[in-house]
Amino acid sequence: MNTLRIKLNQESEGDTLTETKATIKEPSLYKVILLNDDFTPMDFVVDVLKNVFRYDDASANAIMLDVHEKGHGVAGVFTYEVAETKIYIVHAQAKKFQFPLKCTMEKE
Ligand code: TYC
Repeated sequence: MNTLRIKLNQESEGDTLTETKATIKEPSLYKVILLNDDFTPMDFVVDVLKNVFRYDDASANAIMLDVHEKGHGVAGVFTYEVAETKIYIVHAQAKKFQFPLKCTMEKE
């Protein structure tokens, strides 16, 4: 998903608008990092990667195994609000099943 932020810079002398400049800036991107733990079942992590991050079965399995082996891994890269929402959903889902699965975000 692509979001454009438009900033308008206006200069005025009294009531007279002398110049209007528009600068367009791409939003910053954030990596959602999935953390390994000893208790969350592999199948649950794969389901999260498929349902929340929209990976197919093979990619979800590969990412889960990479996190399992290395301790952490990137689940995806998003704008701040999307990353925040995905983290919220992962934590809510893990809490519901009483698994300690955690993820964090890091600016790209
Ligand atoms: N280490 C977990 C296990 O052996 C699986 C796991 C993988 C947990 C990735 C969290 O982010 C994670 N059941």
